[in-house]
Amino acid sequence: GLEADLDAALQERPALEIVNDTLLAGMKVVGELFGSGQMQLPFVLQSAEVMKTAVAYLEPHMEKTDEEGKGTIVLATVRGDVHDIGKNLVDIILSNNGYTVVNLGIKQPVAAIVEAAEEHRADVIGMSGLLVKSTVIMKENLQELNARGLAARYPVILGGAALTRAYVEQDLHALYEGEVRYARDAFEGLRLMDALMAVKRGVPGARLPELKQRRVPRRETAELQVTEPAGPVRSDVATDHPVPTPPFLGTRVVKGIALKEYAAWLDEDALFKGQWGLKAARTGDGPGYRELVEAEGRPRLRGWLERLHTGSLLEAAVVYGYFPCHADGDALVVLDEDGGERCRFTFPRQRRGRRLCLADFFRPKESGETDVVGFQVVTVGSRIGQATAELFAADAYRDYLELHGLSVQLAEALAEYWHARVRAELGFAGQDPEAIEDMFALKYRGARFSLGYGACPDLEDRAKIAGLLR
Ligand code: B1M
Repeated sequence: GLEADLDAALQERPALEIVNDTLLAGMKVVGELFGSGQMQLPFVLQSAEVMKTAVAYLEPHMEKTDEEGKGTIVLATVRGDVHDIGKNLVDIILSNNGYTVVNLGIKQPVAAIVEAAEEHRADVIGMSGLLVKSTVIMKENLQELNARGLAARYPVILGGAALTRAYVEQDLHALYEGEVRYARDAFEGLRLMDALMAVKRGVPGARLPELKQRRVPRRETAELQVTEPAGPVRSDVATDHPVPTPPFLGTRVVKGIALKEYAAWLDEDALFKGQWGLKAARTGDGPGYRELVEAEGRPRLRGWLERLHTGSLLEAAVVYGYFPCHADGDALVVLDEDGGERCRFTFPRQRRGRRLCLADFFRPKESGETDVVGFQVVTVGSRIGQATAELFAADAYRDYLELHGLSVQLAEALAEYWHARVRAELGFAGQDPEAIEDMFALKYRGARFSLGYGACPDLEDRAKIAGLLR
């Protein structure tokens, strides 16, 4: 049915321009399908690749009609945050739609964002961040833009899983002296960018989407407070099981670990679902998750592992060590050889239920006994990171997402593998369950924690571990 329209349009407009617009319209449809759960991330990225290639092919043949360009956004993941997949997706979608994107990368201080915005005469600033802490950093960044008198100049788009629409569109909007909006995904980012540019250029009828109001009023903090029992608390974790004997105290470096040693620890579901975005279609009669794993996931995983091997892209290494320690209230105290305090990690205690705290799993100081704690840092090396960056630069978006996700999960697999080794060295690997799924469900003796999660949220503590492991 489009043919007649197309014929009519061709009488009036250059064909190339129509093809270009059609590609843009196609990408919008992809966006809608993605938003409604009918299209999956890998295929969105493939569509974006096709579009980018096609547009690049058309561009030299098209007349430049718009001298000032469609608009420029400076995009960054905020200070202290390393998550960049979402931000890079925003980059892909915006640049494919004709916007100039200055992508600063991760861990960007506000000064660098402002500097880039001034240098590139940006129309919009985009900030991304996934850590809860990043929501606070974003607030500070907006305050800084206010303080520098730049708020009126730079509308801001914020995105990332830790944000909520109400936090951005009410709380942050109230404090920012310019426009600030929330984008749930890259396509909402695109719609906002379109609206912001239309408003800036004075397009008749252009306006920003309405701000969303909180349906339930925010509760006062006082209401949320739980009454804590008076005096020191400790949970019911036993203190009388034997303290394991480590094979050594201090640190060891292990290099050249072959992929076949830790590949079995790869959590395929975390890779396929979490990293590669394979999901059963929400509507229609599309393939189920298991079918996708067989048709897409496993064959592509085999291909990647082969490429990693032939290209020598993995350089797995571990630094780990055992240290004397004891618990002091809610703190784990790492001791030196003479029993003096070397450093301490203070952990939060659950506010209800068993009221657990990580410190409870070590012998208390009052017992007069010394316990042992293991620390480890693992890496799959930097070559795979370089290869990932090259794929992104070459607009090979699906490959980029897959290799990136695989590198993350291989690092995780290496950490699991080494943790099993630690259990063996401490003499209780015999209690490990048989099935790998039970391993991923943590049904073994011991536990491996990573800083930044609920039980041990303080990311600054990583510096102490780096210090201990030298
Ligand atoms: Co991390 N991580 N991570 N991580 N990680 C989260 C965020 C976490 C929620 C996991 C969890 O608890 N289950 C948790 C945060 C908890 C918290 O803050 N309370 C967490 C943690 C704790 C950590 C570490 C601290 C772990 C550790 O090392 N101990 C550490 C962080 C260190 C640091 O930042 N300083 C860390 C590290 C990592 C990896 C390196 C392993 C890896 C990131 C790799 C990378 O990005 N280069 C990673 C990953 C992959 C995740 C999860 C599993 C997935 C994130 C992701 O890529 N999603 C994540 C859990 C989760 O979200 N399910 C988690 C896919 C991506 C497409 O979505 O980024 O949300 P997203 O982007 C969306 C939208 O949000 C939006 O558009 C995108 C979709 O279209 N959007 C924007 C995003 N930015 C936008 C900007 C816009 C517009 C839209 O305009 C400007």
